[in-house]
Parts: sequence; C-alpha cells; structure tokens
Amino acid sequence: MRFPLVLTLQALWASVCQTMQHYPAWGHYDVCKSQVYTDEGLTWDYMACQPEAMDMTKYLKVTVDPPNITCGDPPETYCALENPYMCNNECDAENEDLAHPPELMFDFEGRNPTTFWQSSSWKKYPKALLVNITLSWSKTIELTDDIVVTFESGRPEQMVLEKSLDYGKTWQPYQFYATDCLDAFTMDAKTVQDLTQHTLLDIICTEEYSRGYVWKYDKTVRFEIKDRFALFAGPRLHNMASLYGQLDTTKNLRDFFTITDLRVRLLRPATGATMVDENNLSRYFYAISDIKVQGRCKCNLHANSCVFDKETLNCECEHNTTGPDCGRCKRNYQGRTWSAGSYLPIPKGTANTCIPNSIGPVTRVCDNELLRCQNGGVCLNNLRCQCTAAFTGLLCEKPRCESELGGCGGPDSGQAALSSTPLSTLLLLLLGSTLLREASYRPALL
Ligand SMILES: [Ca+2]
Repeated sequence: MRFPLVLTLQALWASVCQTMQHYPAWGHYDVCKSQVYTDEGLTWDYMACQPEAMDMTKYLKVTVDPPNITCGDPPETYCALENPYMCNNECDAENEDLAHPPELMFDFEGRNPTTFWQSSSWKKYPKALLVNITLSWSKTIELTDDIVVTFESGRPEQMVLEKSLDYGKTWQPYQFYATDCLDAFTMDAKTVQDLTQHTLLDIICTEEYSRGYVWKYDKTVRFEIKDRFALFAGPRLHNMASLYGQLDTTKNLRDFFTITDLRVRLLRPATGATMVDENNLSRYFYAISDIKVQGRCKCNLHANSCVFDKETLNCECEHNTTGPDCGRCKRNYQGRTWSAGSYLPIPKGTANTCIPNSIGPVTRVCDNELLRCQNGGVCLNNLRCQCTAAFTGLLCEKPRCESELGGCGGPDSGQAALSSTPLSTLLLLLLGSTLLREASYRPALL
C-alpha cells in the first residue's frame, strides 16, 4: 500500500517543482535540482544555483585597530563639532549607558537615539588620528548591494575603503574618499557616474561623501555596487541577464564584487573648517552608528543555501561538490575536473556537477557525453558498452589481456603472441639470448 503512495507523492513533488520553475527572464538560480520525467523514468535535472542575498553584518567579526582607540577608557567628554561650547557627549567604557563599543555599528537601528561606536578624540593632533575597522567573514562572499557606512559625527575628511580576498593577508583599495582628492591622495575627484563598462574596475577617489559643513543631514558614505551593476544591467537593473552573462565570462568582474574581509581606514576626522581648533581637540573624533553590507555566500553556483554554524558560514553544497565554497568535488566524485556552475545559458544556467569516479551498479552505464565507451566501444541503449576484441571493462577501459592468465606480458597474452610467430621464434633462436631479452622487454617499453 505504501508504494503507490510514495509514487503519488513523487509525482506531486515533480509537478510542484515544475510549477515553481516560472523563472523571470533572467532566472533566479534558487533551485539546484529538480526531478523530471524522461523516457527513462524519473531522473534529476541539475541547475546552477546560488543562495539568497542577505544582511551579511550578522555573520562578521569586527576588529578595531589600534585596540585602545575606542572611547571611554579613561572616560572622556566630547564637544559638538559645530558648537565648541556644547560639550555633553560623554563616553565611559565602564558604564553601559555611556559606552560606545564596536558592536553598536551592527545592532538593529531604528530606535531613537541611535547607538554608535566612537573613537577617542584627536588629542595627539597634529599626529594623524588613524583607525582601521576590519570586518571579517572567514568566508568568500559576493556583494549584492551598496556598502553604506552611517556616521554619527561628521563624515571623515579622508578615508579609504579596502577589501581582501584572502582572509586579510593582502588588501586592495575599493574607493578613496576625501574633501580634496588631489590633496589627500593625488587623485582626480570622480564619481561613480563617471565610470563606464570599460572602466568599471577602476578605483576612484570621490569627494561626494566627505563635505564637512552639511554633515548634520548627510551622514552616509557609500560604496556604490548597484550603480556599477547598472552599467551592464541598465538603470533599474532590468537586464540582469546581461550582468550575469558578463559575470560568467569575466573573472576580474566577478572577483571585483567578491570579498572575504572589508576594511574602513579612517585617516582624518571631520573638522568642519580649514583650521583645526587646537584649543578644543575634543570636537574631533569618529563615530559610526551603522554599517550595511548586503551579499551572498559564494558557493560557485553549487548551493542555494548557506548556513551559519559554529561561528562560520558554509555553503550547503549540491551537485556532488564539497568545501566551504563548494570549491571541489566530493570524495569518489572526481570523475572529471571540478568546475564552477555557470549562469549561462539563461535562465537555468549549467550545473557542471561532479560525477562518480567509477561506475557502480547504476542503470545508466554509458552515454555519448560523460560516460563514453572507450577504445572504440559502442554504447548500447545506455546499458552497456560493446567493446572491440582487445578490450573489456564497463567502459572498455581495460586491455583484455590484463584479465587473462599471465597478464599482458605473459606467454598467453595477445602481446606475447605477436612475438611468438614461427618466424620470429626462428630468428630469436638464431640470434641468441641477448636479442631474446630485448624482444621480451619491448612490450613493456611500449
Ligand atoms: Ca547602531
């Protein structure tokens, strides 16, 4: 009784899968496999797949450097940048209500007043006030939306956003920010709107997010991912197919949006004026209320989910792949070289699954694509290879002599038989033992 029920459920599942496959024109890549009916019965159809984009700040580790740069140890009172007589901003690391630890850059925002991390003030002016804020995921992730840093104080006059692709070993700049790009970094000021498809990977310096005087209303510093996507996908990202096509064929472009770590290097705080007020340095500091990083786990198009377990993100690999990024074939599934899935052809892409090492007791023994009969064998109904006389094995991969008494080098083997014709025997007898030894070595040399 249970058997028909299982069949019915399977049929139902297959039809649900088929109904769910109403992809938009560019594909969602949210399904890794589905069961389909073919002439040979129910089989799996594999597709390229990737996890949903999510709020990546829930999974990061934050480090602030130098370690003692966070305010409150010892307690300090700060003055407002725009009003040196308004000094009611107190920071005390020992008092929960007055402490500003790094975690407050990633807590739920939306309450009033905002919560924020704050540095100690620029007491050592004119020595630069340098702070690095490093966000580490211990996992490769792909950015899907703008990185947005919201400042509680004035936005810095100089900062650099950097990325790492090797877990913090090496760093590359993503974008430079300054009130005066030429002065700070000897770079011409640009905006993301100046970029084209050809210059998308250029690293620019922008003055758009650093102007001091209007800071009260303009608190964010952005790294514009979506504007960069739009160079291929159109202004409202309506042509994602074009973007995915480019990502598929251009490794540099894919790597550009891929990170393991981010680093915000704060180089000079807001001063609000051309001159720094040396008599009241407690007006100058950094304070950040929120950092947004939206992205997805990089799973090489072999997983549609990514789980956070024991403080690490891991792809839940399909397609017989394994590893944190599904970057290799599972044991016993190394029948061909691993490769990433592909977004193409749109909408379902290509799964590039890993295949078994050797062919076990499966119904499908051979085909014309991956499991080809070797050494001239012919595949019969996908069930067996019809081998030529000299070969045997499931895929005709073994010389027949190997399975015969004495092996390929023995007197009964086909190769030995070649040198045992009456003529050669006569010649060998005549030419003596030296040549005999050479002749018997020859098959091994071939
Ligand atoms: Ca906050």
